[in-house]
Amino acid sequence: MSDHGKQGITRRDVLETGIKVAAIGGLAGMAGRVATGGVALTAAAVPAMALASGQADVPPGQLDEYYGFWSGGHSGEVRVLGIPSMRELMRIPVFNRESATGWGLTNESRKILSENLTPETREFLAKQGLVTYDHGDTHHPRMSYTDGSYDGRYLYINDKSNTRIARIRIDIMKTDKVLEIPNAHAIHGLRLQRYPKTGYVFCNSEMRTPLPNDGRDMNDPKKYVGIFSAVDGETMKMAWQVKISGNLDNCDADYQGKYAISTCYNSEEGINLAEMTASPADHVVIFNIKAIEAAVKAGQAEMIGGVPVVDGRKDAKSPFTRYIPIANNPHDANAAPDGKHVIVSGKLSPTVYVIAWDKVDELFAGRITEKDVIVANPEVGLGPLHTTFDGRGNAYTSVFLDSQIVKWNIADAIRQYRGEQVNPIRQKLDVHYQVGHTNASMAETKDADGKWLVALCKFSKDRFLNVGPLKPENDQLIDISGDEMKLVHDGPTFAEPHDAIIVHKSKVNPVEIYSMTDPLFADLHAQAKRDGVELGKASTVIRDDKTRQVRVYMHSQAPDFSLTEFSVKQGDEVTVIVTNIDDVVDLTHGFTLVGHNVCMEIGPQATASVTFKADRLGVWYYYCQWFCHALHMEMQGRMLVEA
Ligand code: CUK
Ligand code: CUA
Ligand code: CA
Repeated sequence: MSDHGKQGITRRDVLETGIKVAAIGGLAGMAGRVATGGVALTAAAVPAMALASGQADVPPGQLDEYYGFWSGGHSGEVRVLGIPSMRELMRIPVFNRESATGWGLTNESRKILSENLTPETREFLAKQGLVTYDHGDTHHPRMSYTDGSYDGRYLYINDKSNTRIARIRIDIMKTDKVLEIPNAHAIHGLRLQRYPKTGYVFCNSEMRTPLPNDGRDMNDPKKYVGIFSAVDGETMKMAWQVKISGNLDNCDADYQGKYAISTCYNSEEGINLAEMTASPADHVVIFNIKAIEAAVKAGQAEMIGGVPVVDGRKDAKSPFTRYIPIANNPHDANAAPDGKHVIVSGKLSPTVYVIAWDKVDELFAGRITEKDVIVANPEVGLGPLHTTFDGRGNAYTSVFLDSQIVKWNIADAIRQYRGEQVNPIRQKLDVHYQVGHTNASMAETKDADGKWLVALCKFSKDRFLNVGPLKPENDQLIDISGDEMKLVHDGPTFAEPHDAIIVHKSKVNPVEIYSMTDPLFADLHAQAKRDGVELGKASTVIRDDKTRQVRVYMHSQAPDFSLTEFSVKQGDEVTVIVTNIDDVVDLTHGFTLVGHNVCMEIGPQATASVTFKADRLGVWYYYCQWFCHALHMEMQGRMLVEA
């Protein structure tokens, strides 16, 4: 069903059934237009052929088996790839500004980007003439869970640079919520509660600051506080926070909804490199979710910045946290799909630590000591950062300094730790070069299927044509379905995907066409009602002479706007509201106004709006920037700005 639009036939049907030109004529007839058919003709003219090379084989016209959700790093966006082809399918603007879609320009996106900032941030930005930050630094995209499996509702991602998280609706692949995390500083690690569902979004504050950070204690770093946050993933509101000792890097959660775990590379609580690497040992913090919830419910939390905060620092000896000693500066914590283990990667230690969740139960019950939760500590190579899984008992750790993916067996590592003579290492595969995150298909769910693995390499160096001093990163695809890992594809990517997840396509079911009653457009429907008009039907200019606010309602239907001319007075504040009444698959229109910094995407059955000051006398053309029809160039109109 997902390939079909309301007309019941799509380009894909045309390709697959080979009806070609006859069907295209029919499609155009049904839509009353020729444009989509015109594009399909080009695609249908490409003969289907198998890929000759030994690469991930997805011939033209064939679909990938998996979606890859890629962080866009400091580009601030999220990217959607097809796996195994590694074709980039879509970019989803999140914390960035996006020229094609007008993300950050439209009223709807500006509201999403600004509505959940703290009052202090809002005030600070207003003084700079901004309603929100203009950039972000994304690291960890994670899809929502139900009972340990992906449920295809949402994707969450962090913004390290401005201490935010965002949520993307998978049904339309658009960002629908952005939340600034109060009391925290630089949200880095982000992972989700897996059971019974998401549930909490767990967020690590990487930097320690005074709390509140209002000018106090600046020269006394020992008084700075680290913060662990839980956000309600449904409402995107803060649930609670925990004060911790040290800092927090990455985090993960178990498969039972009991614990979250965060790594700490700065247990020294230092403020420079020498201090942060001084100690031979750092730690991971394990959070007892039930204990924290109980304390918050009992009113035992302190309200700071509008958030209930409990004290889980070492000295507090609270029921909320336990601190497990780990050799210096660990990086990621990755819960294994067996539901029993979590792997902590050593970074400055050549080893990884295996922690057993059932031992964590015993630790909180006071029956064992901290070090007893560790059940294995295999040596994997220099600079272990991240670990992923194949669902067959093997783990795959990225080792940065050795530039390798190291496959090792968890059960053998446990046996070795107990003193048996067994080597848990299965294979070491060179990657190119200096790998950060690695993730395998479905590996962060109980459905881990061990088919594909990506190695997100930080440097590409000589792997691609030279594009100047700034090189792409290199995301390599590795086939892990057999006994041996095989490198099958080099994938250049732009600054800089830290992390990615690979999700089977059965879990991802976006719509083809917007619903006109989508909550995204609720504000616009309400405004239209106040103006006595109906979205998609009205072609009207409404002017309030007192406020000098003008609202221009129009709709788009290829190849025309319903309003091809409107007049405003110089100095008016103009809001243009466009509804795309086409309900044809892939028939997106745009509205771009020359010389006014105005541009927006309007998907089929969507409404979008943008507000600007009409301060330039004269004739200003607007046009549709999304190629939609043979007469797309002619899809235009004039704004007349009168004195
Ligand atoms: S971090 Cu970048 S390589 Cu932000 Cu997950 Cu490890
Ligand atoms: Cu509508 Cu181009
Ligand atoms: Ca350290």
